[in-house]
Amino acid sequence: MRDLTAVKNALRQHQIELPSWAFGNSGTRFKVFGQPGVPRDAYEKADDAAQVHKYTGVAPSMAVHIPWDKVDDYGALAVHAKNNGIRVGTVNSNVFQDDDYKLGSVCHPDPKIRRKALAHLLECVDIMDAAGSRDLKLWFADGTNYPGQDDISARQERLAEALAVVYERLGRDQRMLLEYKLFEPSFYTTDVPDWGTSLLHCQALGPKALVVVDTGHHAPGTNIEFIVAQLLRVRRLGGFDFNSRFYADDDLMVGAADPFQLYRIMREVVKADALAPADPDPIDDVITASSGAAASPPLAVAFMLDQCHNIEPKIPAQIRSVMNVQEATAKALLVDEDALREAQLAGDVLAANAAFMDAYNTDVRPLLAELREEMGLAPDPVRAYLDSGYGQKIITERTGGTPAGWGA
Ligand code: RM4
Ligand code: MN
Repeated sequence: MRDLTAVKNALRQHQIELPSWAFGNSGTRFKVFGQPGVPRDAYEKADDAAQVHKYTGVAPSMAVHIPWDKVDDYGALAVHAKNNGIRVGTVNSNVFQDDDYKLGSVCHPDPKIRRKALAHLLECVDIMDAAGSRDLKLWFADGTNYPGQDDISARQERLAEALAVVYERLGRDQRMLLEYKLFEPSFYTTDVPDWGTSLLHCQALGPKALVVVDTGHHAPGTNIEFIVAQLLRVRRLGGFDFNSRFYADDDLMVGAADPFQLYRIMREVVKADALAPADPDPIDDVITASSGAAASPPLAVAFMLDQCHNIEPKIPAQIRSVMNVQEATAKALLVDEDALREAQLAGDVLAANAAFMDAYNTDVRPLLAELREEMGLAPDPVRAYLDSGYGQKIITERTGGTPAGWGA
């Protein structure tokens, strides 16, 4: 059993980023069920995100999605976030909600459309500059529905060309996170369908291009922790989009569908010593990297949530999600490393598996409650939030205007 103080210190350092879009209305293509008190703009989303940080103490940043979070002055948004104790995190581009993108964005056969998409990606880097954010996260809905619809490899060339321009535009401390997704909205080919494709593009670009693993973007049964281990090994894991799924890209609360998978993923992260907060200055990571890895790309994993709360109240759902990640992480930290290593080296399959499972089966809730109290927080963040009256306050105050949603 590991030293509990060390475990608690590691958990204190482990930060989780919240998605602005989790606070807006969302639904499926069948129906969006609006909720009262939903934010009307990015400022109010930041207010809600700040609540999650207030009660968990480990969620000090909010990712934004452009144009959903478009504001006149991103510097002012950053100041507003700061005044509420958080910061603007990853900037997500959106080249999937414009009529022009029916056949793709940066992979579109028409160079005019490609130029338009590229201009948006570059605008996102301008926003990063203004808001002081480190990461640009790219997800492309690009793909085809029918064999023969477009040339698979020509589309890869178009993608590579656009990515190279964006990569060149990044500032010294900025990074590009390239997300993959197996299918949807395209059903025959997707231009970035898997971690291999993403990694190949990242490797061609340079050390500031990294793969992001959205846990909902794989075929059922995929061994995600294996992918995570591979990406950590080559120092190309830029971050996670955490959520959980039963069938496809369900975007449910992380740890809800398969907490054991989340634990297995966090085990790989813990083993790679990659829990520490994403450093706003990755160059420092290179310099301070132990193991003489100064020439390797910086290893700063962004632990982001990418979820929608279609039927449950959004702020407590985000709090719950942060807690789920913490619980999996605490278990991953609690593995008896000596016993595990010994069993592995002795080829003792059952003892190794037992060491792995013992940690998973530990009830870490008391440990986390204790940690929160040490951090000056309430032991039960959901309860504390519900008792605070904030939920009622926003219902009363946020009248008029248009509740935020997925409309561009
Ligand atoms: C996509 C992808 C992106 C997220 C959008 C909302 O499926 O996961 O990360 O920005 O959804
Ligand atoms: Mn995602």
